[in-house]
Amino acid sequence: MKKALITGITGQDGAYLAELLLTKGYEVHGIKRRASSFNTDRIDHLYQDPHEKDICFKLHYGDLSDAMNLTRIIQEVQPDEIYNLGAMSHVKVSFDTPEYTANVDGLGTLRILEAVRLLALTEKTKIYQASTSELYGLVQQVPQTEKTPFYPRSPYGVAKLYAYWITVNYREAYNIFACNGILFNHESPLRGETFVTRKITRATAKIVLGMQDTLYLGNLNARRDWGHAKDYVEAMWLMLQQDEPDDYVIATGKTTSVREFVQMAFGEVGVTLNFSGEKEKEIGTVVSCSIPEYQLPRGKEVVKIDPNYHRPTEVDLLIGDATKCKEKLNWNPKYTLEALVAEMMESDLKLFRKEKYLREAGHDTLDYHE
Ligand code: NDP
Ligand code: GDR
Repeated sequence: MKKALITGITGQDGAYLAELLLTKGYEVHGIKRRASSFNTDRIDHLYQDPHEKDICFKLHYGDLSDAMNLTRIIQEVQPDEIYNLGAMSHVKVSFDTPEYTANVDGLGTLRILEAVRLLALTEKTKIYQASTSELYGLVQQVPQTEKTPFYPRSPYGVAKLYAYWITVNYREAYNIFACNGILFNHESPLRGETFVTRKITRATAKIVLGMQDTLYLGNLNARRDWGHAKDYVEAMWLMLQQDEPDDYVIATGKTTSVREFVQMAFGEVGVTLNFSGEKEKEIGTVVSCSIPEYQLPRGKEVVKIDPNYHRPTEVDLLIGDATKCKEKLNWNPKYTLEALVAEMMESDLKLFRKEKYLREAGHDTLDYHE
């Protein structure tokens, strides 16, 4: 039985990857942070009682800022594969916490690589590093490939640039099997609530159910190459099954603006939106609503701009070319953007219908998770 260790197992990708590896027969170990409230919602369904025999899913307390802790866990687990997904992953927040972001996202990667080296596991342990399309930043060339120059535009992007190169360096210097997956944005019903897609699908669901009035957003013109997290974790695994380590772009090859994503989300619930107004004062207004239950009158303003969501430096356009991954790894994504938006909307509608029902029945609910 192969053993995998996942940092960031409580996050979106960690949860999907853990599920995938368990179905492939792995013993899965994950590092979770100590928090003052539960932070394992996304993986609770995978939990196994440690008192049972032959458990194949185990969590360890740890943090990417703590080298001793990481080294001890890696020594204990002796993993065949490490997936380093843990990170302060919010680009806007990285402007507020640049040093912390550098420590966790940049040096955290070094700590993992160095632990593998010091523990003499370089022959045994393969490493996947969660690199990102944020490395490209200011547009140099589209579509972006493994050869496109990097120009990160946030403390997050710069920290991940260090992580990318230190991974390459340890591969070359110490012959470690270490790969960078340069993943473009990928989303799902498990996406963190403050990333733009999930913020939009949650707000759309709440607006049509009468639980929220307005969705406030920042830059509607930003364009992203959005795929489904389930497809992307498959590519992570494939990278570590090859004979040679390498770096790969994972993307859909299509780009969509934030504004178009909003229109798609509202479209899923039968609402057509029109955007007009000056750049900083653009407003999304209801043109029609085909589902009577939702009672959204024509002309209702449901989307507005809040400049607080603008970033000091923005990444305007991302569109990736995943030819190398498709050809070498035989990677075949299954989801279209339309299917992704439909799944996210269905999930958030279900979530907030339940919350509304409970509230109306007199129960005091906080955010309700399934
Ligand atoms: P999430 O934000 O959903 O998850 C991040 C995970 O990292 C969480 O488990 C979080 O724990 C953990 N974490 C945060 N800080 C630390 C720390 N100091 N020590 C240990 N763990 C920590 O991210 P995603 O699942 O979306 O992304 C996974 C990885 O892929 C990240 O590295 C991200 O930067 C990268 N990436 C993501 C893309 C995307 O579109 N999703 C695209 C390209 C790269 P907790 O739950 O306690 O907060
Ligand atoms: P991103 O994702 O920065 O690409 O990083 P995010 O969803 O946060 O932003 C995408 C684009 O939408 C614009 N935007 C807003 N973003 C947020 N979060 N909130 C808003 O209200 C809003 N309004 C407009 C942003 O300006 C941006 O242009 C994600 C993360 O998962 C990273 O960890 C990962 O590396 C990259 O994707 C690839």
